[in-house]
Amino acid sequence: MFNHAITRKPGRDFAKGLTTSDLGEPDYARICQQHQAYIKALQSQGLYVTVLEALPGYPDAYFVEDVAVVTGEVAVITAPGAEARKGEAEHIVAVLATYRPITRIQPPGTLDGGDVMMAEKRCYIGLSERTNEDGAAQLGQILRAYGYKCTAVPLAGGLHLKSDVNYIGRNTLLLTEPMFNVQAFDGFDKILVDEEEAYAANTLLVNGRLLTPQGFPRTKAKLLQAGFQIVEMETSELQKMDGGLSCMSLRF
Ligand code: CIR
Repeated sequence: MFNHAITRKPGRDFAKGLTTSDLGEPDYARICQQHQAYIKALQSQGLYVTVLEALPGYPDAYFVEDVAVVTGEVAVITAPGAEARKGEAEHIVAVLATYRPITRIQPPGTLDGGDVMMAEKRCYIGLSERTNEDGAAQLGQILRAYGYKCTAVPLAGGLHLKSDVNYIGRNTLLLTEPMFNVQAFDGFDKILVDEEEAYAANTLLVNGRLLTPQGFPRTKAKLLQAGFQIVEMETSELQKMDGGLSCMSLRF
């Protein structure tokens, strides 16, 4: 169960963030609406939500998931892999230090929180353009000390591990085709996201409910069929910035 979430408001400059998508001009009013709806959804799941102010000069800073990995025991400040985002990490320390002891990933290690998928006491760390082997090894060493089983998983493409695979509870993973037969995930039940709905793989488990992107009917049907409770969220502006639902909060 999560008690807290930390979020950060998108800045007026959010459209200057890193992106590879070509889905049209991002709209500030709409991202603010979508962000507010997201905060409400977290609150509805019983979380106390901290809302930090936007960080001028860091247009991706509302993707707070990437700058820390928070467990029941510790907060690990990451070393984001994108040059433009490195400075964000220091700005999450003060608030996290009120809840957890702080430790850090040290350069030349790099790590984005979007590459870290927790499933109870198991932790999967994506090796990506953002997360290198050194960063993954450092996180593994930190979390093993608290009893987590950590496994590095090379990405088959995409931005982050959680762009393609997410733990949705009940020993089940929601994942895209390239991740479906990855050996590290043997032993989980799996729900496959169709290729044209790949974005919906970034579905977020919060206290027994799944926050899932709106507009992916086949994934929705599969989740409902399997007995999961879902809350559909608008994500149009996030998609334009290569972001998803998990990216916009740290939950603990
Ligand atoms: C970036 O490229 O870093 C941002 N525009 C998107 C980050 C998404 N974060 C996540 O998946 N955890």
